[in-house]
Amino acid sequence: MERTFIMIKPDGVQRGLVGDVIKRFEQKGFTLAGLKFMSVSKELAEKHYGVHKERPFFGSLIEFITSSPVVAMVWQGKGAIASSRQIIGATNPLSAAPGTIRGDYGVDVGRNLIHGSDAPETAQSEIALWFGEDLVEWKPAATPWIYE
Ligand code: D4T
Repeated sequence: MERTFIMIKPDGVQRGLVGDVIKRFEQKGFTLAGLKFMSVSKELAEKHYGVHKERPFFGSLIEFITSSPVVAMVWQGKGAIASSRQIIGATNPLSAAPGTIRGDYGVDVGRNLIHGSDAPETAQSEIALWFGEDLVEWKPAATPWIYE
């Protein structure tokens, strides 16, 4: 089983999309392992997006992520990292396929609604950064109806 870090960004929260996003991950068959509604400090935002430090959009990205609360989550399941990226869609919402979260709701790359870890190593470091050990171990009753 894989775990991935998913964050509904300030625009997703402000636009009332929290329920829809959670519903998509639940309906896929993934299991929630952590959930926090929180404001993001500049320090946390800069650590999370540290890989983009030299990019021209870094300043506006940090300003955006710290501008309003986010929903931070950990979702768990078989192939959860790559599958979540498919559920989310391409970085630029205009290029994201209909049926994906960004494809259905977004227009601008700087307002692309949601983040998902892009690889096992980043999932591990992002989960550690945002949740530490504060995750819930449980097995949903529907597990045998989702996995053979
Ligand atoms: P995140 O990391 O938010 O899930 O987005 P992606 O993994 O899909 O895309 P990314 O790391 O390349 O970009 C991180 C973040 O920066 C914003 N961004 C990106 C932006 O504001 N302007 C830009 O030109 C790009 C490329 C959007 C996502």
